[in-house]
Amino acid sequence: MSLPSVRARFMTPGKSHCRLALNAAFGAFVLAGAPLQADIPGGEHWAFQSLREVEPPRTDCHPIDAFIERKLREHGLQLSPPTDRRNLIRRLFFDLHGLPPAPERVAMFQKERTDRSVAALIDELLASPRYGERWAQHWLDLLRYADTHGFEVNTERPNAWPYRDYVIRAFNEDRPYSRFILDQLAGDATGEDAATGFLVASAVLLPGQIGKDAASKRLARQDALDEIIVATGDTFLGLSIGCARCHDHKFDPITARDYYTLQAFFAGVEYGERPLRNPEAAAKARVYSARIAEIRQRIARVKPPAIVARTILIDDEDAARTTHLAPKIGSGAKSPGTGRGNKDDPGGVNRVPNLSGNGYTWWTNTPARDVFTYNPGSSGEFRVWISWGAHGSGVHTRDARYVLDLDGNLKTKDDQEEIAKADQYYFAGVSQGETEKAPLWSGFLDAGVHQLREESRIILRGGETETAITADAILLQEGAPHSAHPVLRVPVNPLRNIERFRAVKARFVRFTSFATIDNNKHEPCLDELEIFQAGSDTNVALTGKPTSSGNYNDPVQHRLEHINDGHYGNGKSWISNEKGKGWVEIELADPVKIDRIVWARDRNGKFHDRLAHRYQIDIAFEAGQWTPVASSEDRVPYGIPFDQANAILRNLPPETEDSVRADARELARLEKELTGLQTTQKVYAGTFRKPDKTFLLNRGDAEQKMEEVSAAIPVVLGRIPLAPDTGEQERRLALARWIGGKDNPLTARVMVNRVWQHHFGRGLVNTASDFGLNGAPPSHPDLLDWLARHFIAAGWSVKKLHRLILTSRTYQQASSLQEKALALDEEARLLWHFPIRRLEAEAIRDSVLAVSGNLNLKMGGPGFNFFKTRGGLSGFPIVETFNDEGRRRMIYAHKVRMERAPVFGAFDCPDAGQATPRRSRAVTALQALNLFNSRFMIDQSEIFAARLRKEAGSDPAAQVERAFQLAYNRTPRPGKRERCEETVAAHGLSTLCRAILNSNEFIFMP
Ligand SMILES: [Ca+2]
Ligand SMILES: [Ca+2]
Ligand SMILES: [Ca+2]
Repeated sequence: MSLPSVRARFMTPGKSHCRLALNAAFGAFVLAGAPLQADIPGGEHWAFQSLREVEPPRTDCHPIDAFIERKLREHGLQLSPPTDRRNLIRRLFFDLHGLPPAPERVAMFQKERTDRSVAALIDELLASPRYGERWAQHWLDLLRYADTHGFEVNTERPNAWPYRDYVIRAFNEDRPYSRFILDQLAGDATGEDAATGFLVASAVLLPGQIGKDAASKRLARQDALDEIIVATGDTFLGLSIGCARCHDHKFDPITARDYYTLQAFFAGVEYGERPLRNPEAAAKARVYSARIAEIRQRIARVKPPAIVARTILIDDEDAARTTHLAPKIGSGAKSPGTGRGNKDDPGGVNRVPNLSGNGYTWWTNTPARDVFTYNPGSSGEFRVWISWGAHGSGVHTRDARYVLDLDGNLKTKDDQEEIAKADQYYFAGVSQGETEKAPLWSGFLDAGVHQLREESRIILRGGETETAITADAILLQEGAPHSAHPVLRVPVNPLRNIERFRAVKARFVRFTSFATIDNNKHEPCLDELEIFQAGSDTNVALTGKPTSSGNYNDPVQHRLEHINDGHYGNGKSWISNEKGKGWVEIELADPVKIDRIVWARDRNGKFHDRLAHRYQIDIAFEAGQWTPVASSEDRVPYGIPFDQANAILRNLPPETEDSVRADARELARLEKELTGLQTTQKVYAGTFRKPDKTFLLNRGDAEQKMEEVSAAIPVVLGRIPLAPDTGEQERRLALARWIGGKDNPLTARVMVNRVWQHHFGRGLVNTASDFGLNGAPPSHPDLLDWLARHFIAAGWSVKKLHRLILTSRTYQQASSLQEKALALDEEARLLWHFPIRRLEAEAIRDSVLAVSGNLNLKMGGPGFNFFKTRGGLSGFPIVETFNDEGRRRMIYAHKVRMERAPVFGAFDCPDAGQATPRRSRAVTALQALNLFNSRFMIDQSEIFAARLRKEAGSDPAAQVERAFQLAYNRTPRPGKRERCEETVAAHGLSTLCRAILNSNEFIFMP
């Protein structure tokens, strides 16, 4: 059979899966010394031999320079002189952070002319969290990390990011590389759940995409395992093991048997999500909960706001309490989001949550035409709050009239009074400035206190301006104190509802349900009705006698006597015998003053159904003489997003002490944090089960099983003792320990070479993920082995390795060209100068944001969007303008597999289809054009210009100077400043900014 179909889609056309022989500049290279497995053909290959003990050729200089200079001398060449201080600091910043230095930092560095200041700068850069964000990207390239599953369907993989965050953290903490390997192969054993995202980073077919027949499933399973083996071999060992899936490797001494014995290490790994264990978060949550309980107790002592006798919410769609006088044209749907006026706006300290129901209704606006009335049907003195649909489109009337018609007869006008005017272009209380061009809820405007009769109506009348008029909910509150917003209580919830009222003597208490949630699907249920004696915690219901409108037929769990038996939970509850409705009443043993009633559906928190969301509580001293004391009317309707802490703050009466306000604010903060901590984060990091048996497959065909094999490493690399019945996790641990062991000939060489490559643009071995027979030989074999040994001896510390490399003259030399050297070694593999190169896409975008002054340094968590969809079949409309979230570092972008990021994708940004051990640095006209013309660059140029005006004032010379300092860390050259000033005069400052941000000097590492 042919190579399994699935992988084939990811292969670059025209390339075999095994890498083609590269044109190696240094010819074949074989090490002397005893090979590990000399009897195996190919076993004598240099990379399979133990690390040699090599000494630097000289000891009177930096060891790296000693190796590099020896080779240069052999070719009659030498290192270039040191680069200047400005280039050096820029080089270090771009290299370690992918961001330019601030002009002030450069100025400081230029003053301190010592080697110690360079070392201090390197330490400073390595200690910054920006370092991990930069170097994690190199690692993610290898892993083909993405936030979608790939293949045609390419659905979102919403919980991949914890792995990305783990990699950033591991680099920042300088986690020893051997431990880094252990975490990624067996983080479930090391307490790093997210790290095993390594195993499942590749594209994978989801169950629904695999054929239903057993053969398709077996093939898909082989493909999924192949990805893990390929990633492990390529990434850690620099070995293309995947080639041996169908037949013995063409070049390397890796057999098909080696492939399947390696597969056995992963035979229990499945692609999937599991909960991210986080003991620190759990401990923190306990501390927060205790603190919250403490503050809540203090706040509970504060007197509740004045009792609201009646609250009436009338939505524009409430057919029973509204009348249309003109045919409506349409409805304004709620705009998604949680911002002010959006669909899920939970309210804030100064505004109530979105109470607009489904949205608003709109009509054509004709001046003075009545289109609609609200008919409250209640008499009394009410504060009237009005709301409307706000839309910045420019058609909503700026002066809609609200007219109270006292007798409700619209023909009689002398009883009419205009109570409010609304500017429906804006939110309530706003009448100028920018506004969103989207349907929003206005929030409530206070229309004053008015005496209403049962028959009174509130008319919506056409304004003098514009062509449309809208109506949304109104709210009437009786006896409400004057406040900036209506006082509304928390929505009902299944766990606990507290009703407080002025102390009153009572003998009877009745709870009546008018409606239950889910459209009255079920009969209402209460697990306990508690009635408290005024000013005490004595529940006087316990000794009372219950009666009800009817009881549910369940003699075990749901009984009338359970309403006051002192036990909580569904098993000790009362349910009525009528869907949505029913009442339950308690006659107290003795009349007593009460001031608090507490009720719930299920205080044990298991059941959320059957909740009465429209209800009233009445009390009576004499039988039948009912007086309402509490109801659902003054609660925020059930199902509306609601922020409790904000509501507490909002409802605090004006005379509240400052300490209580501070408590409320602290409570709001803690509750938000706690919610975050208690949300169980999942991570896409593989799941583990009992391993399947592993068989050698004939020609890689899952249908042609041959003999069973057990877990073992490739024979050419030795042997680790492992019983055939070794458990799943133990297998991965054993493999990780062997890979990260100090005797492994490949691991340290491969990693130091990767680090070297990212510092110099190319590795000592030019094929960073192929150290096999087909890979390039090392340009400096002694240096490679010396570095690898040094790396291991220094505890596998990547930061120490950076320090070693960065403090060398080789790294700090100038990038200028030497003619003789260029003729001899065009690619500078001998390192006779520092190879300059274009920055990668991420560093360019991050640097633009940094220079324009609006880079958002928020770390971690779900990524921001380059596309308007986060996954899916096809069609990824691009995001062109970015909010604050979109101005984060590019490593925090939500990465859609196989879709190149807009604009920046052209800079060879990998698309996570295949591993990318080394990025192409091609410079093309398309890149420049894309970048120059992008909305992003135009926006950033304007922001950059605004920054210059702020920091340099209005003098064009000062603006140009500051622009050069920020972008290039230098002063403009003679003549250049004048030309720049002319550009500013002729085309504006942002045009100059755009030219600077698009210049080669800006996007090249010096
Ligand atoms: Ca509405
Ligand atoms: Ca009238
Ligand atoms: Ca009970």
